[in-house]
Amino acid sequence: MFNLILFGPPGSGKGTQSEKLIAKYGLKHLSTGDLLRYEINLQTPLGKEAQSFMDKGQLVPDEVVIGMISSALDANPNAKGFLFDGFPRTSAQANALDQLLELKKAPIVVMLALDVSEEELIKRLLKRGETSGRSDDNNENVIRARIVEYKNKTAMVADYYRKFDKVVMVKGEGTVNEIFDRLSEEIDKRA
Ligand code: B4P
Repeated sequence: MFNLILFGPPGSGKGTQSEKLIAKYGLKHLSTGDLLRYEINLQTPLGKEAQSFMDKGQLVPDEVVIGMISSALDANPNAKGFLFDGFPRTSAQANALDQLLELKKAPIVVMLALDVSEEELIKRLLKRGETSGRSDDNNENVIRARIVEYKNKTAMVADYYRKFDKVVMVKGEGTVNEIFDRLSEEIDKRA
């Protein structure tokens, strides 16, 4: 089983690259952002709770996202591997993921971390906000709040995996295809 984490700040291209990577490598895509937006669209109790955090640019509580990932792992017992997109985003989520994967005897092979400047992140997210209908993308203050959350709670997750020598920084600026080639090269070295 090949499990990888695609890591990076909001707007760094995790969702964009994940789509291409799962098609190439046949991995199961687990995006906590997508899972949360699915719940919001259905207006489930979980979705309503999540929306109140996402609209402010804040992270959704750990127990909510950990529960969702745990169910998604159980629902895909025959997956060839998982691409975790936007998860883990806190140290508690990283610990929980390690425990869940230990049960499957299939640890994370690599964390690919997309490196993108703050100006570029804001530019991309505002542009997406013009068409996506995502309430967390069309307000610059909310976008900045997401970046602050990333710096305060998420950036340190890379340090956790660095201890195990599993982090590879990848330049996340350039065309989508150029970035995809850089990511693929790192995966091919390990697959
Ligand atoms: P996510 O859905 O994970 O989204 P994201 O971080 O905003 O974006 P991503 O990096 O995937 O960017 P994308 O490829 O789409 O999170 C949304 C919210 O959900 C969070 O703020 C949080 O509240 C909540 N949440 C999710 N997971 C959580 C967790 N584990 N714990 C707690 N809360 C959680 O790219 C962005 C834009 O850039 C797109 O428009 C794209 O077209 C463009 N783009 C991509 N690559 C480009 C390139 N090379 N050049 C130019 N533009 C590019």
